[in-house]
Amino acid sequence: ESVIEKREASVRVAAKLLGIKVSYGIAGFRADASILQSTVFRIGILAALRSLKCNGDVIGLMITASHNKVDDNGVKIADPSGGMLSQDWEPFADQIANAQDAQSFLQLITEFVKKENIPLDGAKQAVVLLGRDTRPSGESLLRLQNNVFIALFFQYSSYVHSINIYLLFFPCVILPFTTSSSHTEVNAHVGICSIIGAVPIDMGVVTTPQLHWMVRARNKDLKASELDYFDQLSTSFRCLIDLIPNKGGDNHPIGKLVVDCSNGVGGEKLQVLKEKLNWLDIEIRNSGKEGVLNEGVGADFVQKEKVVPQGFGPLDVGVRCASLDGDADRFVYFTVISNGNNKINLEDGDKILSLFALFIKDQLNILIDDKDIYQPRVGVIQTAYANGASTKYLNQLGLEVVFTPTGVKYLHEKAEEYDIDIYFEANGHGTILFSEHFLNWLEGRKSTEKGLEKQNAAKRLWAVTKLINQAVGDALNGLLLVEAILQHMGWSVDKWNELYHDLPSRQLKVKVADRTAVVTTNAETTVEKPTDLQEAITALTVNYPQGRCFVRPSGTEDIARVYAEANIQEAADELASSVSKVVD
Ligand code: NG1
Ligand code: ZN
Repeated sequence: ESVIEKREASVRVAAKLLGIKVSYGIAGFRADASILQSTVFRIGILAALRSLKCNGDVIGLMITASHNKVDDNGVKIADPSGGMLSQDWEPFADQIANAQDAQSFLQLITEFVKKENIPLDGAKQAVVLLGRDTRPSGESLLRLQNNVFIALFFQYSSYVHSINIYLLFFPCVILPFTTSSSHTEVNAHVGICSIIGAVPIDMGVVTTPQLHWMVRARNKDLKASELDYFDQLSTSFRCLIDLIPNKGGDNHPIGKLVVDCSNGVGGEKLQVLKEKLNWLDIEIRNSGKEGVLNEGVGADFVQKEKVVPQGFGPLDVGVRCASLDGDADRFVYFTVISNGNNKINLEDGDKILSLFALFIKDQLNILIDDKDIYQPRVGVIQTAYANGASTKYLNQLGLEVVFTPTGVKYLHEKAEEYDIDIYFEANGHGTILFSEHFLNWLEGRKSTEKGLEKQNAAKRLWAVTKLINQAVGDALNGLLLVEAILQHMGWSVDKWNELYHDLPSRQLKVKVADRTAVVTTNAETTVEKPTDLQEAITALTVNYPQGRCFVRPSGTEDIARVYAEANIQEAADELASSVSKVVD
């Protein structure tokens, strides 16, 4: 038996035991880091091809598993816009990640190159920005460790262009996944370099949204370094603070903001930001120096468990706290309910969305009259998990609320349909997008507007467009926008929390034989298949005042999720549990 055969056999066994088939889900590929080496290599190739397909625009490749445990890792692609990989490439990502041998792998690539008309004539150069979070496995998954580079050249002809495509080709690629033995041989860097002329640029340890921001900025020929990112955030935040009317009154939220950084990348980045923002008192906790990434800490933990994260000790009522997730693309706020107690009041993504929506609406109301010809369309985008009370509140503000399936890529896609789009998942992932048309209009208004009040409103909105990440949800600038708005309003967190009262809700996971058997429609609020399941859910839901309930297959775990809402907690619990029994 050759070494390769041995390795292949062991990997087959491992893959079988683990029952693994990786798929490019709503969070990219995610799995235990030890089996991802070959996947990142292959996705490196995909990233380079994607760049060529997009005329040599910069593509991003991020190594992260967000809020998942530290041993996991994952890989995600950022498209030239800074958004997620175009959905029509996802099946290709799945296929190449799961190809069982070298031949079928090469064949898939050749066919795809032909089908997509990807120019391999050398006229354009592929450029891929690489980033990773603080996971220990990140570095070896990402880049070439100076030593092992035993490349074999494969040459095969592309019948599309009648030219040769050269792929630097590694023994390991024939394995569906490599086990621990050969970690330094394949990684994302090597995958990218397999496409002749492709240039990987290593951005090192960054937050996921920073990498997306950099990709977007580079493709727009804007300043795109990490320093530029921090400069833009601090300048626009400063601008919002300077524009606060009657500043200096004692009604502004005083006191520090305490931030749980999930022991992840957010810690070191927030530290940089903090040094630039000496007029905002930030105290950083769980920066990663001591605790374990995402263990009993972070936005996901705080939002799901509704308790103070580890590393906080006893807190006083009223202390403003926030929590980021492991790669700093989402965040929530919280305060403790009573001194020294572990229970919290949570300001989740829905509350953040509501605060942002209120502020934007207020500024637009100052700026625009009924007489104005141009009335920007504001869209608010939520998922079925948004608390019903938040949707009701947003409707009362006179805003148009639309729903999409779970997963930020769906929200982001929908968001691109309005002049101003505010989207958030309840778990704290979201942002505000502004259309080109709106930005052009606003730029004019900010300088030509006569009245001071209107001019200030235009300037505030302009600062928001600079502050908030236009590529993806971003905890660091989201946090700054919340801080700026609270100061602007002169609100405490509790005042913000009072915007509306959440309806009691319950989320349950149900192990099912085959989660794909559950097919939903209407933004996942209605079950289409199995046919009788929806009838059963409806029949149970009508028994509860303000009852709402839906079931959907998870996109990230092998389970079905049940969500129920009702006027009191006991009712929400009961509804969720009785529906779970029907699903089971
Ligand atoms: P799934 O597993 O499909 O429910 C979860 C979250 C999403 C999103 C993704 C990506 C819930 C109910 N679902 O998706 O909101 O964040 O993970 O990480 O929180
Ligand atoms: Zn994340």
